[in-house]
Amino acid sequence: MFNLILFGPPGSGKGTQSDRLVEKYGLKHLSTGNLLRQEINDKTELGLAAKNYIDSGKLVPDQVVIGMVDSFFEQHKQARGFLFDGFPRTAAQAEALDNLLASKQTAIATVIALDVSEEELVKRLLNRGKSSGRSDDADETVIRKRFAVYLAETSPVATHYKDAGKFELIPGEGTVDQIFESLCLIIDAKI
Ligand code: B4P
Repeated sequence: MFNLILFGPPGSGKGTQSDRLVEKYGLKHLSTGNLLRQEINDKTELGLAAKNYIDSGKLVPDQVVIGMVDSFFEQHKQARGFLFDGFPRTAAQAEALDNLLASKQTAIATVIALDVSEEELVKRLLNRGKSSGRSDDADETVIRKRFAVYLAETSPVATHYKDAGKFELIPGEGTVDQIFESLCLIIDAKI
């Protein structure tokens, strides 16, 4: 199994690049953001609870997200590998993921982080907010709150994987093709 984490702040292009990477490498795409938005659209109990957190720029509680990842993993046991997009987002989620993978006799091969300036991120998210209907992208105050949460709660995930010698940072500004090429170079060397 080849397991990859695509890491970076909100709007850094994780979702955009993941769509291309899963197609090229035949990995299963696990986006916790997409799973949560699906739950919201389906008006499930989990979705209704998650909506309040997402709309105010907060993270959904760890136990909810970890439970969702667990059941996604169970449903796709036969996958040749996973691309984790937007997960893990806290140190507790990173630990839960390591344990889950270890229980399946596998591990994270590498974490690739996309480096994008805050001004570029705001521009991208406000722009996406015009057409996506995503309430968390429509308001600059909520966007800035998501960056603060990223710094406080998500950046320890980078330290976790740096300590394990599994972390690479690449420029996330440039064309989608250029960034995809940089990602493929790293993955091809590891797969
Ligand atoms: P996510 O769905 O993960 O989304 P994201 O971080 O906002 O965006 P991403 O980095 O994927 O950016 P994208 O490619 O779309 O999270 C949403 C919310 O869900 C979180 O705030 C949180 O509340 C909750 N959540 C999710 N996972 C969670 C977890 N594990 N624990 C707790 N809560 C969780 O790109 C953004 C825009 O930029 C797009 O419009 C795109 O077209 C554009 N773009 C991409 N690449 C570009 C490039 N190279 N140049 C110019 N524009 C580019």
